[in-house]
Amino acid sequence: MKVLFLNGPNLNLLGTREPGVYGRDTLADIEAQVRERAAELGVEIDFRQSNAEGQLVDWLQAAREGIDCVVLNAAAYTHTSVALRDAIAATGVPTIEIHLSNVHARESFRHRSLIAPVCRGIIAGFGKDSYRLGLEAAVRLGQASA
Ligand code: CA2
Repeated sequence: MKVLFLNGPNLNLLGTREPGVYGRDTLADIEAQVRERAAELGVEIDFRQSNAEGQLVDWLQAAREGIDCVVLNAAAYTHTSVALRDAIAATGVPTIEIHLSNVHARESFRHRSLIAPVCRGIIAGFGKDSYRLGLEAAVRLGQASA
């Protein structure tokens, strides 16, 4: 099984600013923890970040070849991007929306997700553990469809 983690804009800044909201781990720290858990589960992962909406769309489209599940922290594009929503719907690859923070406990503009209706589920508010929980949910989906 292969799981693709996609990270959207500004997540490359993790660990450097706003630790009260997003924690002290960098994205590389989170990737390392996800890789450790993936090894225990016998799952192959790919882990990427881009600030560019079009790049994320390209990666979602490419996921049709060889990816069993996408775990997506679309960051601010969660709340704005029809393009990401359309790409998820078009590829048909099961996608899990994740967030570090509990978006529903924050500003009202973060309460709306344009991608949620085309995702299999949502994990939010568990900090870096949202990534591990996303991986475990992806494995469960894979087992259910095997
Ligand atoms: O909680 C999450 O994971 C978010 O997807 C993070 C996004 C935010 O726009 C979403 O509403 C919720 C923001 C990522 C920006 O990350 C930063 C990291 C360090 C310093 C500043 C921003």
